Amino acid sequence: MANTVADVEAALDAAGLKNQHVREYVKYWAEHTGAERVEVVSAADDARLISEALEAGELLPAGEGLYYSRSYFKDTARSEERTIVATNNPADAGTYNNWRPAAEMTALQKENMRGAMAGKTMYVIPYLMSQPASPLERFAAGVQVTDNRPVVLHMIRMARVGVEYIENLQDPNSFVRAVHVTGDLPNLGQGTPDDKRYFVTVADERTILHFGSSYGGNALLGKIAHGLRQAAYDGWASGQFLSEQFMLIGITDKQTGRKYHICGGFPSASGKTNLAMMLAPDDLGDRYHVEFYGDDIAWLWVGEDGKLYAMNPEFGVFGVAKDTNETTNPTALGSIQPGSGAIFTNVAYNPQTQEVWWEGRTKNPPSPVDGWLDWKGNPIADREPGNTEPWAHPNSRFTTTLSKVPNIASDFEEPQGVPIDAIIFGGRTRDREPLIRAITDLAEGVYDGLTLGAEATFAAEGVDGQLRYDPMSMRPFMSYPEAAYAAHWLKIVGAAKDKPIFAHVNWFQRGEDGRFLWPGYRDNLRPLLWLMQLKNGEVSGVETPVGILPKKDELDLTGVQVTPEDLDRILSIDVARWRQEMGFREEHLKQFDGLPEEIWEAHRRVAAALDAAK
Ligand code: GTP
Ligand code: SPV
Ligand code: MN
Repeated sequence: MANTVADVEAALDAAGLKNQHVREYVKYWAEHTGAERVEVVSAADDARLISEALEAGELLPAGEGLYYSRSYFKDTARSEERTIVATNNPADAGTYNNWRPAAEMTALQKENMRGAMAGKTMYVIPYLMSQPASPLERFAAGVQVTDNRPVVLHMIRMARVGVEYIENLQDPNSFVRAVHVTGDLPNLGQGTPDDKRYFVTVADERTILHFGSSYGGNALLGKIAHGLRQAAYDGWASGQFLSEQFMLIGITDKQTGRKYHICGGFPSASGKTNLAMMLAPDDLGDRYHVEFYGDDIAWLWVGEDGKLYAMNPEFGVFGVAKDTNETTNPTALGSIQPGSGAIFTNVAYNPQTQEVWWEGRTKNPPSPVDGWLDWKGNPIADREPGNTEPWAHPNSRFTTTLSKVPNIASDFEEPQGVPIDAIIFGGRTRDREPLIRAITDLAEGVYDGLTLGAEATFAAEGVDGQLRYDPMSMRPFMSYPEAAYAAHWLKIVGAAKDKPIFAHVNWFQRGEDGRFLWPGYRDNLRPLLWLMQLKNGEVSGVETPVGILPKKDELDLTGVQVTPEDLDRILSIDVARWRQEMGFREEHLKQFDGLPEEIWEAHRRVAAALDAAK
């Protein structure tokens, strides 16, 4: 039976939810979706909701205070081609935002959502995508409604959740309306011409309408849809800030007492979480301490003191499980210990022992295989001999809160953000891109971000191994035209009085035999330390047409597993390959009508330097 208006009013009253604008919004969607009950949730409801989810079989126990969930097998990653940014202004159409008219998409989504919560509870999740009292707090409040309890449990980990975050807004109407309806997952035609899923951000109405998934960025609307797409649009429309798919770390030099902050974008599943959680390698641990601020989103603005600041609007980590182990990322393992409340999604599971496993967790899979189920729930013991399908989905993930990360920065909850020393870009690139190249000019740094290219990964539906451009790692999250995006970057960072240094990094160069030439992970601190030394004028590097590279003896390589030949490879520029790349870049940039002249000038400067090089 559908709820009545009086029932909804009673639920809102019981939760102390007084904001009239929120109440009207909730009442509208309760009625429209035909939800049977309405329940307002706060983080304090976590334990009860966990019990209910275990009882209902939506979660399974995975050790003390650890949980396992499976998503529908055709619903395991963001869907880029079903994701749309709509507005009322056709001029907002860009190359990557799949722009559609707001009225058309709103009508379509309302039709999809009509009556779709019949017989279900509609959970109301008031949230904040920032530290309370952050200078950007007014862009951070939202209310997600959803018919999916595991989505609620993920949101409680990934965002600050509670009625208090929407009760005292300066403008009580300034919250993002975020509507999520799971839909009948087995009957949505995923990937067929009759696909019924749509993930829509109506950016100029600050309304998000997602239909047809319960997974990650499709369903946790505070994270990707609000934290990245809506916030990027708001940052541009207000002229005040940038929202980027960036990790954010602090590096303290214990010898000098200086603390550096670096943020940067790598495309999905390309190493942000691992870099952000990095511990200093053993030989550098006495001198340097790395602190974790964020692994997926940063908002950047210029503070009153004229410095460029950044903060992580999230409250948790939704990290890739694959290859997470004691060597690659001990910090991640530390954040998902018993009692942490972590939720594992689409990894392999053993209901008898309540253990979880994923490829790369240990060198070999568990043996004997008794009791183990793959991510779809099929017994490993029943597999045909020679079946090499992974046990865990390659985009399987763990969800935990920032406070559980062992090297979380002590000031991660402080509202003022941290001053930024460097902005880095990187992706999976098997050749051409050296380990690190530093860029001191702002326009060349922005140009470098706009031409970030990487191999496709499994975090989005698509083909593995194919190279594609992913400007600033924001391709799936672009919400306004790229030319305006470039201009906005030049404006915001250009307004900072201490400009950050830029760098392009690549941990993924491979040899002819396919092996990685650089050990990566914790050793990635070494090129970043070099970058800070370069900024401080302590090293000079080697000038190349595409930036400054470290001289071999400027990198501290104590104990690093890398051969001299491989080191030569990753610290040099293949001019011929780069010249070829410049042609591809030109084609790529030509897609963006009205790109600022500074960006074209940067492109021509790099091209001319390559032409002049031997
Ligand atoms: P999203 O959460 O999808 O935005 O991804 P992310 O950029 O945070 O990716 P993440 O750090 O989770 O890394 C994805 C994959 O890359 C994992 O399987 C990592 O083990 C692997 N990886 C990360 N850093 C390195 C590295 O330095 N070297 C190598 N070889 N692999 C790495
Ligand atoms: C990504 O795909 O870039 C993620 C995971 O960070 S999701 O939340 O699914 O977008
Ligand atoms: Mn991401």
